[in-house]
Amino acid sequence: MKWFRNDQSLPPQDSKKIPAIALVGMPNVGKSVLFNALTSTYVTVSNYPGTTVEVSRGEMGLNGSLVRVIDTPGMYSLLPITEEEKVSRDLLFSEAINLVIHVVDAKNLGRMLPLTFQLIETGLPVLLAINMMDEAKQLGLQIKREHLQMELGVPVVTMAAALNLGLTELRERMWDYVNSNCLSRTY
Ligand SMILES: Nc1nc2c(ncn2[C@@H]2O[C@H](COP(=O)(O)OP(=O)(O)O)[C@@H](O)[C@H]2O)c(=O)[nH]1
Ligand SMILES: [Mg+2]
Repeated sequence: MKWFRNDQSLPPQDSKKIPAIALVGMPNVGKSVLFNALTSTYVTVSNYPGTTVEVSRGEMGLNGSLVRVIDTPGMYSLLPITEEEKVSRDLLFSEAINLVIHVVDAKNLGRMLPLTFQLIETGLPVLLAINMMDEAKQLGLQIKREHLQMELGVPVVTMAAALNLGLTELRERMWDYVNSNCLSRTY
């Protein structure tokens, strides 16, 4: 287990009451880059119980509130085939996850949206984070964000996590959840 800590400490809180946000999505969409950009205070990497699959957990401050962030192993579907997918699914259903951020690659949106629908069907609050917008723009792809948001009925944010673009808006949308009953009703 690795421990990192920097000097940005937030006031202590009962860990059970700290809202938890899970980053989920297919491999190589930028979940870990986003996780590292969001969590600066405190990160642990450990094997999910009974497996050799690593899960990173960190904390971030959001307008003065502490929020837990979990970087889940890549998954294609909620019907798991690989051990990684099984861990991600188990994690979503066995832990008190208050918000699922589905991270997708803007270049392959069509291939990734079926998982968005599956996640929405779980009843968990979902936020769609469309990453790699820099590469999508270079390819001339445009994302109809408002349209997607209306069709899906969940917030949609566009970003380029590796370039630190769009993260301010993502944090604002996350705050909407932390600040609303969505997060506080589950415990
Ligand atoms: N161009 C570009 N590359 C990105 C972006 N976000 C992540 N990447 C790159 O995509 C690759 C996969 O990222 P990673 O966070 O490991 O994906 P994960 O498997 O979902 O955790 C890495 O090489 C990242 O540097 C982005 O917004 N734009
Ligand atoms: Mg990763």
